Amino acid sequence: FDERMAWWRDARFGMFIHWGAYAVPAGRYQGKEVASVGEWIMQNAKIPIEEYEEYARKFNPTSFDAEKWVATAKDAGMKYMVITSKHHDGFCLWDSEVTDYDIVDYSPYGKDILKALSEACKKQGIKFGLYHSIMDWHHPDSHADTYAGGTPSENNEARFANYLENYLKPQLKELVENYDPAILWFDGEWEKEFTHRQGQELYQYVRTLKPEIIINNRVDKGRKGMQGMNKEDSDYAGDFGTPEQEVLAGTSALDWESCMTMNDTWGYKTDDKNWKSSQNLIRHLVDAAAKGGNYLLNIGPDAAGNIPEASLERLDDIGRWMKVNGEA
Ligand code: FUL
Repeated sequence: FDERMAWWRDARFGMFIHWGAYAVPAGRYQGKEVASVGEWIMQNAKIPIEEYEEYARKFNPTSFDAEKWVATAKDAGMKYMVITSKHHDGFCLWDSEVTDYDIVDYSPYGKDILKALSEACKKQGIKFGLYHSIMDWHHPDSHADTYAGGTPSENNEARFANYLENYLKPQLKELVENYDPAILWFDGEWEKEFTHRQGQELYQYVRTLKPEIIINNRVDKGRKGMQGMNKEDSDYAGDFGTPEQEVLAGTSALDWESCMTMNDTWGYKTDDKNWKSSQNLIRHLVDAAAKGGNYLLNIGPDAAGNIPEASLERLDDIGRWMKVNGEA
């Protein structure tokens, strides 16, 4: 167990990337800003599935440069990267065999983003990880029938079990086998039909595919608070806790990683200009490290494939600070 976690504990600092079809509306619907985080726009603006699909049809990030993104992370002193293979909206950033709702089959771009990034990471010595949502607003057997206040259907539990077996698990198999991720970062585990038992099984399933992989606590149902490894629950699955937008007040006997954005959104949002200062971000990084945690700092690239200028400036500042003060 300890050996498996060793590189992760040493890593301290990673890059989180929220990127998908939501970068196209960029936080705006019908000419107005939609409140809250950009990657939730489908749900928050109650955009019908067919209409949302049009964003995916337009997603054409011709400026995307995998080598450059990885170099940007590396220059900032980051040791690993976690990108959204699929967020709650269901759109996939790799060429999935179980759906056409992906970057290769559905979008004009037509190239496999995860392939490019995983290869660039390998080349540059950065560990590659994937964020994968359990909840799926696009799949008919997951949350799709009720996500925007639609009519709940019958047999939801059986249908969700079907989604899990015949869609989510095959996707995870593809991802682990083809992109060799070092981390699987689950989310969306509050999906109504998902159970604790299914969470435990999912954890085991992914470990079976790749024994040394590291999996976060959101693989299991019933996260209590963001730290939530549910220590009292010995059968609770997951290798590390995931406090969100905060650093723990104290230390913990459990492994944990604080994930944080530089402004108030994860996915790209034109109108979010509420950037934290570089100094503030460095303080969080130091605070997390001092308390034994990792710091996963997010960028939300735009629909063309550019990392926002404000994010690049901050990463640059952090990189310069790391060169003087960070561990080698
Ligand atoms: C949350 C999600 O709902 C947000 O969109 C984001 O991905 C954050 C890291 O986790 O559960």
